[in-house]
Amino acid sequence: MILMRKIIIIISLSLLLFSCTHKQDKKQKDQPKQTLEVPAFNSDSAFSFVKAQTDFGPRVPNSEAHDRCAAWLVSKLQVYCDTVYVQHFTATAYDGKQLKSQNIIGSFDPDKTERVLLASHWDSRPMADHDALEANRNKPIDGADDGASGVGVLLELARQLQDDRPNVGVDIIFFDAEDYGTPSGVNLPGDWWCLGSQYWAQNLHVPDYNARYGILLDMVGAPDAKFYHEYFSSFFAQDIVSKVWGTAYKLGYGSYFINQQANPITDDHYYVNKLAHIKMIDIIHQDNTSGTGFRPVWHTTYDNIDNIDAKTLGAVGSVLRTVINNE
Ligand code: AHN
Ligand code: ZN
Repeated sequence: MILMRKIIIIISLSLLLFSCTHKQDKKQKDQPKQTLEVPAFNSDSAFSFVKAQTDFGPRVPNSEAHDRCAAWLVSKLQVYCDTVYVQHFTATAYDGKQLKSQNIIGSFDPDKTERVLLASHWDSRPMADHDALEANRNKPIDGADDGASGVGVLLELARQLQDDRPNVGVDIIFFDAEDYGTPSGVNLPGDWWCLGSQYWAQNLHVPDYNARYGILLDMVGAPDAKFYHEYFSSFFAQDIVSKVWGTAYKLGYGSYFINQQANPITDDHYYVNKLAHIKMIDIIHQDNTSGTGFRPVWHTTYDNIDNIDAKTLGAVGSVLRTVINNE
């Protein structure tokens, strides 16, 4: 008798449960489809990818940390992407040094002709030439923000794209030898920054490579990051600037993505525009109150993991994912 009562209770409970979940299903189906698809972005994972890079030490060309980090980046992209290309080249630095360099490229759906290009530089600067302490000025930097932050966001994006593809093909390029430019105060004729992107733009990893547009990430990890309409980005690709800043605003990230013009920065996107004729914008943290045009820790020994905020990485990653998912 007791057993019978128990069975009845269990049956009626499960019926109740079933009807509840059924109702919920129906409610979800009745909701209007959102016009802007907003996929999740894991900012803690992006942060761990930034830390993994700084844990190698400064990634200065010709150093062991640089070699080891390159191998790690290739191994990560080999897991996440369909095809990985490594461009080995020797770059000549402003001081005549020969830099053993590599651009590392991961592609999703390489057969698609409609593509979006995402990039960041993975090397770190050989000298903290803006450090307050003179004794630090020829030390190499961790480049947690200046280099590793953008790569961390793109690695997390790659991890997610492996089984959730947008309509367009995606190429992720980690440029090398971006930050080996002339020391502060030294003026030499020639283009001594962005050696990896200059090489790539003149030696595309795939013959006749093209993309709808490109987005460069540079210094996207500060707690108080502010991204303005960098001058060259607007000059070459205002439509993409509007798309990205508009998406950021809709997602509630208007405090990071500011609708204001800012100074030109000779960064990797400049050479992709000028030499490869692919329009590319730069999401870069600018600060015109600091004297250098960048945040106070820029090119100092303080550009380390302690000054990175997962929330900012998350904002940038969510904006990127939303932009490519809506292509
Ligand atoms: C110049 O200062 C000429 N270019 C800055 C590009 C850069 C350096 N981005 C990060 N570090
Ligand atoms: Zn730099």
